[in-house]
Amino acid sequence: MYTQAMDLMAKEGAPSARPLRSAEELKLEERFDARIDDGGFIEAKDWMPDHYRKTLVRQISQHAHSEIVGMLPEGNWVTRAPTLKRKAILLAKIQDEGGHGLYLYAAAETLGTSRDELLGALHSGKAKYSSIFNYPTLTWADVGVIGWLVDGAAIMNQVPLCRCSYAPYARAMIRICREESFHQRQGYDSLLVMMQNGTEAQRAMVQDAVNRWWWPSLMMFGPPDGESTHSAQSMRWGIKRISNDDLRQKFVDATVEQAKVLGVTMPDPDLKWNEERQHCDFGAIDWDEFWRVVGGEGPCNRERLGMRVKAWDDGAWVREAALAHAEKQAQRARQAAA
Ligand code: BYC
Repeated sequence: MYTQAMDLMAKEGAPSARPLRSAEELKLEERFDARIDDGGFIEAKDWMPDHYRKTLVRQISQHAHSEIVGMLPEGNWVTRAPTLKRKAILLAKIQDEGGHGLYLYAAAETLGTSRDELLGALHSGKAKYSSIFNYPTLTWADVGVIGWLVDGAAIMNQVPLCRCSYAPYARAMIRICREESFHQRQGYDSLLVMMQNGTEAQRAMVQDAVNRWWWPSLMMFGPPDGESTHSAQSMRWGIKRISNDDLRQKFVDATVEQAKVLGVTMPDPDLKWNEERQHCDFGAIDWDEFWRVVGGEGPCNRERLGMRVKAWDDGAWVREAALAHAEKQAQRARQAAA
């Protein structure tokens, strides 16, 4: 009465509904926790708790989706880049983002979820991708500002992920961060050229782009720590090493100095150095806007998702041809072996 009845009544997902773990599983979990506590890494073949695996699939796949959706706002400017040099740089950067998506999908696949499942979740709107890519790129200066602020925020967030406890993700991040740093510098360089050698209209265009991208860039780090549903567990598991708010603060502190060199101002009257905190204070972020964009109601959500679904549909013949080729090769190998 006191024991079995309670087990039977438990609802799916409730803690008491979880199957009882065997002694062997408990030992595996203890060993997993000890390795995490020692700062060790987990490989794909190692035992891991289900929730750890699910958290990683969620985060890594969202990250992969962000990379490939992130190709779209900049892709909008490839045919209108002002010089051959800028066009070549932009093409290389966008290709890098596609490559980052591939490393990350491959890292997520090591956790036992197929690429088709991951992309299916993106295309159906079930999976998230970074809020930042739901804003439009209205002028050429937006491309520079994405490099400076968006890639700058990405580096701040992603360098600690090079020490993520899941080794395939950490390894992918090392390469990604190296490339992101080129992305940030090319953006900053293009803005510097416009600010230092450009016309008054070009300087105004840069300032306008900064005004539009500043707040969305701060939102990239996710909700405030107090409202971050996953942070506590992800920090415990060594997936996240630095909290959303701490990373946001580091980004603000670093970027304010770069803005001075560039000669632009951030659209925040409350932004000022706080001697006591040894950090920059900054104004209130519009979290309603963040959740609206994350919930699918940003200025470009429908357009971005529509483009990804179209790219997937248009590429069906390539996947079919590759599968047919692989099947033909396998058949030949079987015939040769017979
Ligand atoms: N946008 O508990 P929290 C790039 C969601 S790629 C949308 O704090 P977590 C680049 C979050 O998913 C940039 N959703 O979550 C590419 C969760 O919802 P679910 C992408 C967001 O995971 C091309 C809920 O809010 N970078 O830079 O502990 C060109 C509660 O949040 C956002 C990465 O993906 C957001 N901004 O922390 C240029 C890095 N923030 O899943 C540049 C890896 C939060 O429960 N990811 N949410 O439905 C991370 O580091 C972490 O996942 C985050 C969020 C810090 C983003």
